[in-house]
Amino acid sequence: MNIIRRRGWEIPESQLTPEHLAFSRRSLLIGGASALALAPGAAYAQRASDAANLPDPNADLYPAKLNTKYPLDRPITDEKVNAAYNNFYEFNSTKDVAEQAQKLPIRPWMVKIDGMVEKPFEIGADELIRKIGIEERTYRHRCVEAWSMAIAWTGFPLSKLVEMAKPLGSAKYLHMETFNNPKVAPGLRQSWYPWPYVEGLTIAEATNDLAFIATGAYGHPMLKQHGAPLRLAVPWKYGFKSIKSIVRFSFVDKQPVGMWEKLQKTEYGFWANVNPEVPHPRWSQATEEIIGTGDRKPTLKFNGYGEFVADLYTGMEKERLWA
Ligand SMILES: Nc1nc2c(c(=O)[nH]1)N[C@H]1C(S)=C(S)[C@@H](COP(=O)(O)O)O[C@H]1N2
Ligand SMILES: [Mo]
Repeated sequence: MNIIRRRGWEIPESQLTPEHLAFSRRSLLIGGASALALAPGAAYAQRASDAANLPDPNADLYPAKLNTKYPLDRPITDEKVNAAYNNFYEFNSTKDVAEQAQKLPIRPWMVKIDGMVEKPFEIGADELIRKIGIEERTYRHRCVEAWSMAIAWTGFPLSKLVEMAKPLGSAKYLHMETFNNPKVAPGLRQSWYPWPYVEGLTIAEATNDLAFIATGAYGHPMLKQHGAPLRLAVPWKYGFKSIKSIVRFSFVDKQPVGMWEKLQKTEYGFWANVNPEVPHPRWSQATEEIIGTGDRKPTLKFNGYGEFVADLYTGMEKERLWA
């Protein structure tokens, strides 16, 4: 496949307008003299080098109000632990990616919404977040590698984005895609991975209230290693479904094939719902290591979220729901 796609940071000025306006309006309020001194053209010229460090125009939205519908059964993982133990294969395949991930320019960040929708469009992540608004939620996170954490995310229900996209009746799935710029993320030069990272959900899953787009964590905008500026959190599924640093949401009628499924479909499937009774081909899923504690806990079916999501799968017993 050799489709030329523009990345968020390679978009012509004309398409950047809403994002740029949101930024400059705010920098006039908070940035003071330097913003006033730069003519708009000069601001654009500067952007290439400063892109990684532009201030977040939505910083005032944090910390957001906690939604108490999803209480935890365990303490929240210490932020320092969480920020230093990450999976982000675009950077490297160890858990030590935090430093490399800082090279990812996240502002401006354009998101494409396309496929089977009334009218495809692009929107800046900052504008999208401001438009929809954010709340805090505490979620468990269970990686397929049998470890887990608990996180206080900030963000918005994915259902709000689906609503904004106005999908056609023919759309059955939501396909999501991560940035793919090997200049900033060296893992993307490892050609044995079928980049870009992609993942998918059914529309019913995507509009379930638990499916969340995280924009922040621990009461502030999200650190880059967690997948800033927009990252999925689907806590009833194994962690690889929770795709990071999303640049595109496409509505489609064919079941998406995720990057891990493309690579190793005997081990990673589309549904990937957490189930302690169904082992991974190479290890048990019965228990999980709680990162940062030295403890192991029994793993819960649907990672403990069955009351919210089990209904999505009734009558689907023949599907490979658990890996
Ligand atoms: N784009 C992208 N998204 C990704 C991954 C990745 O490598 N690249 N790793 C996945 C896996 S396997 C897990 S467990 C979680 C890890 O999220 P965290 O680092 O914020 O804990 O991100 C998921 N999303
Ligand atoms: Mo994972």
